[in-house]
Amino acid sequence: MSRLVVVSNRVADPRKTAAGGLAVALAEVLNNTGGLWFGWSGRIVEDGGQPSLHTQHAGPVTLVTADLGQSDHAAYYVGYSNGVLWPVFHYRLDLADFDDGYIAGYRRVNQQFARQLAPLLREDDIIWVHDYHLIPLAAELRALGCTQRIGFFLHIPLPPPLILAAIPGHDWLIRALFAYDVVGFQAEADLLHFDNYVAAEAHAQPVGEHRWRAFNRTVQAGAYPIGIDVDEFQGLAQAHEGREMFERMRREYSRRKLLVGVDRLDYSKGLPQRLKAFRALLTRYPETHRSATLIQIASPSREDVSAYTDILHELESLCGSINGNFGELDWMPVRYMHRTVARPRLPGLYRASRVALVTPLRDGMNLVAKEFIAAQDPADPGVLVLSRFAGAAEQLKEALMVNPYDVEGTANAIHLALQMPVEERRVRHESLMATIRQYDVHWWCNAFLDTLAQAESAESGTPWL
Ligand code: GDG
Repeated sequence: MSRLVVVSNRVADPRKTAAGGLAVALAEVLNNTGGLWFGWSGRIVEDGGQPSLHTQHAGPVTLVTADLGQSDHAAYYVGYSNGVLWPVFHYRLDLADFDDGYIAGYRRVNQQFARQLAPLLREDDIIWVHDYHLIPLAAELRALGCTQRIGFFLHIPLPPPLILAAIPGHDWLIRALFAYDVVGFQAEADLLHFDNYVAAEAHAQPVGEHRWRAFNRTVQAGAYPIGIDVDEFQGLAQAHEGREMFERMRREYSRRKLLVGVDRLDYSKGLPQRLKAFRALLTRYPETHRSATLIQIASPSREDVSAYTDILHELESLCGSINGNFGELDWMPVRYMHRTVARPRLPGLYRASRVALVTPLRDGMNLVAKEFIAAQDPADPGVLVLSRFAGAAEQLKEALMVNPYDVEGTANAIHLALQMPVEERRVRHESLMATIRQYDVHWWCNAFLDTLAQAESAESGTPWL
C-alpha cells in the first residue's frame, strides 16, 4: 500500500480533539498507511533567515512543518491567498486587492515548500494537496522531477470563468492545476465552472467524463462533497461537556426558543444579512419578542486582512442596535460573541437550539450545517435554515432553503422554522441525517483517494510554469 502524504497550509495534530473532523479523518487514513503531513508551522521568521523545518511524530504519522519569512508570509498568506484568491473565489471582486507583488511571494512560498518536501518523498507515495494556498505546488514538485500521483482538493468554491478571468494571471493558476492527476471540488456547480473554464479559456480537449487534456497533461476532475465524522461528533454530544452545555442552555432558555449561528467572522458567511433578517423577524412578527433569542458565535479570523475588521464593526453595530431597539430588562434578542467556543461544547449548543442559521453568501460546503444535524435529538430535532449558495445546499435538500440577500424572505423562513410542528421536523431531520451519514468524511477521503490511486503515474520533468 502506498504511503499517503498530505500537504495543507496548516497542519493539525491529529491526537488533539480540537483538531476537528477533517484532521481526524485524515489522521485515520494516515494511520492506516503510515504517513506524512506537511505544511506551514505557523511561525514567521525575519527575512533573510534560513526557514527551518520542524519534525514531530504522532504515532505512525510524521508531521513536518516549515517556517515562513516575514515578507513571504505577507505576500503569500495575507496578500495573494486571502486578499486575492479567497475574495474572488467567493465571487467578491470588489474586495480583491490585486497588488503586483503578491503573486511572486505566493509562487516563492510554493517553491520553498516544494524544495523542502521533495527530498522527503518516496517513489510510490500518493500526495494529496489541500486548498487555494497551494495551487501551484504540484507544478513546482513536477519541475523538481517528482513523478508521484498528486491530487488537489479545493475547499472553497470555484467561481464561473468570467469571474475567475478577472484575476491577473488566472491562466497561470489554471495551468498549474494541470500538474495534478486529480482535481476535486466540493460541489457539482464548482465542477461545472472548472469544465467551462478549461474548455473556453485553456482550449482543453475532453478525453472522458470531466477528464481534460491540455499543456501535455491529462487531469481528472470530480466533485467530492466533504462531510463530517458523524460518530465522532455524536460522541462529543454525549460526552460530559456536551451534555452539561446542553442542560445549561435548556435551563437558561426554558421559556424561549434558541436560534444559533456559528461561523468564523468572515464576509463570506453573510453575518450582517443574517442579523438584518433577524431584525426583520422581530419587526414583522411581534410574537417572537421575548420568545426567541439568537446566539451568534463569530470566531476571530484573519484579523490582519482589512476587510475582516470592516465586517467586525458592521456586525457589532447591528447587534447593538437590535438589542437597543428591541431588548427588554429581562430579554436580549441577540447574544453575540466574538470568541471561539471550545469544540466539545458545540454539540450541546446545537442540540439546545430550535433553529440553526447557516446563511453564507457563498461557501464551499459549510460543515456547521452538518454538525447541527448530527447533534439533534431525533425525537425533537431542530430546523436547519440554509443558504442556497452554500455547497451543502446541493445535498441537504430537506433544509429550509433561503436566499440570504433576500432579508424579508429569510425572516419568513426563520418564522416558519420556529413554528414547524414536530412531525415535520422529524421527517426532514431523518432524511438529512441519512445524507450526512452516507456522505461522511470517511466517504469523502476514500472517494477522492480511490480516484487518485487509480490515476496513471504522472509524466514529469516539464518546467510547468
Ligand atoms: C472551509 C470552507 C468548507 C467555527 N467556529 C467555532 C468553531 N468552528 C468550526 C465549526 C466547523 C468549522 O469551524 C467551520 O467549517 P465551515 O465548513 O463552516 O467553514 P470554513 O472554516 O470557512 O471552512 C467551507 C470547509 O473548509 C471544509 O472543506 O466546508 O466551505 O470555507 O467545524 O464547528 N469551532 C470551535 N469554536 C468556534 O467558535 N471549536
